[in-house]
Amino acid sequence: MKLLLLLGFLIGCYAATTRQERRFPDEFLFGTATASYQIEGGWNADDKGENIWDRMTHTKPDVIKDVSNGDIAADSYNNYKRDVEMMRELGLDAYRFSLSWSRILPNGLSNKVSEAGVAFYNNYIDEMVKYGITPMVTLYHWDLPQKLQDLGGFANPLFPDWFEDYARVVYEHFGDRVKHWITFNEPREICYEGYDTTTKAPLLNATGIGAYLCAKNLVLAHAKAYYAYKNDFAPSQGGQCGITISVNWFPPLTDSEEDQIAAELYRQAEWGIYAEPIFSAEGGFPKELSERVAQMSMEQGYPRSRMPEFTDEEREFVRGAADFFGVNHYTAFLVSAAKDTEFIVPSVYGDTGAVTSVPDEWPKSASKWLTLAPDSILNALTFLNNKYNSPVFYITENGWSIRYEDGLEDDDRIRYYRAALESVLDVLDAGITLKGYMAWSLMDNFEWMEGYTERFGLYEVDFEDPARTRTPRKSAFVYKQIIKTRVIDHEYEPERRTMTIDDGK
Ligand code: GBH
Repeated sequence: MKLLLLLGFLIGCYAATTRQERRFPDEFLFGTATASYQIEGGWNADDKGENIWDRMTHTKPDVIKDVSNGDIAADSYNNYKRDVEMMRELGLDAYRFSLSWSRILPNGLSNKVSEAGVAFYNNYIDEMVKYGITPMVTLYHWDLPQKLQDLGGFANPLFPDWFEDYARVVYEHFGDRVKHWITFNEPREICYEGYDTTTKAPLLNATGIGAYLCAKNLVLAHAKAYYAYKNDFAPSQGGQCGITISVNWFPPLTDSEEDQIAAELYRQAEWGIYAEPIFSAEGGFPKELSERVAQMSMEQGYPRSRMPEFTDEEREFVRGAADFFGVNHYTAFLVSAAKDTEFIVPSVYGDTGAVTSVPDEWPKSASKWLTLAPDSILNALTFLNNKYNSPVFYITENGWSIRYEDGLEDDDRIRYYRAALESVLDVLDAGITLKGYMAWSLMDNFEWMEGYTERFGLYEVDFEDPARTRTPRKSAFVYKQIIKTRVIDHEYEPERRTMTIDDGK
């Protein structure tokens, strides 16, 4: 027994020392992420068309917590050189940002391409590439052209064609310099929040129906844009195309069979309905959830399942349509079988019969949904890796919110990033193919329904100041040090707080 204890102690010491020395590989891409509507502003610059966030914030301003909007946001439309300067200050390998569809195609359809819109993104990309920063481009991060929404948006069966047409314009104009493409950011937030529960634009209220309908059209649209790239652009341009799905970690609250089933159904509703059709060996919607929705739909008097089916041809087309799996990961929730919850009927979470909770001891951010959950990156990626036959992963978002009043001393964000990056090292140690990590976010931005009340930036942005001055927070210096040394030094205290641009970048 004593011997065993001694042995345990020695292994512990060894683990502790090797832990400190764990390094991120040189080729691992460290970056930050943003999205067009959240930072750009220039909402009606030149011939940009109206999008669903312009329409919603202008006609229903009260739905945003501080009655703000993204009309100017961080004004990256005019400050893009400063943005790239910040990337250089941090020493980023990569920068993930999204394109505004209606800035490029003012009408949504590709009969008219905006020269000014294309010029803006050309300038942004050229400025990054000039300093060796790899652009990672999201085609769609929630700002649908309003004209396409008027036709039903993601609910229109022609949506996949519109998206493919837009994607082709984008590959044509920017594919010479952009080698990392992400079709959609977070299908769940697009479909469940936008088309099912009125928690994001376009505020469509079709609970228990909208999310599933949108999910099918979205994955078909993704596959069309993927094959357009693969067949007609990748051979000459040589890049990769994937999708980003929000995958938080959802373990069962207890080991009971009920809770385990509830957790699996919950995961299928959260990310499975978007990931399974693309990444699973069988394709199509997840089996257990689709059976349950079919069953419940019947009991509820619907003539057919609220979850549409894929034809065999569609299933085959979507299955395998990705070069990588982008994961936006923030937190975890414990899942249990609902006992006496009254769900809205019909609803996605009614279909799962599951409820979530968060232990009191997990540290809280400024966002009500975001806590620091231990090991959640390792757990989520291990699960996905096993389930989907070891795809290539990127973490395309991960981050922590504070309030503006909290200022520049964001020690709890630093704690979060250090814990998250330790978990990333665990993922690498486990032999999972994870090629990069994008921190959300480069700077404070328009946090959707929360307006400017929640701040995710490594750089603070002063939204009262017409110049939208950006100032590095303490976390920016810590992230910079990690990128530079490829090691997480938990003792590092940035003292001199002036940003410089170091060699090579
Ligand atoms: C990401 O979404 C987005 O891609 C990004 O644009 C965003 O700025 C960033 O995270 C930070 O939020 O308030 O309880 O109703 C993350 C997934 C889904 C998290 C919606 C917040 C609202 C929960 N988000 N969720 S609640």
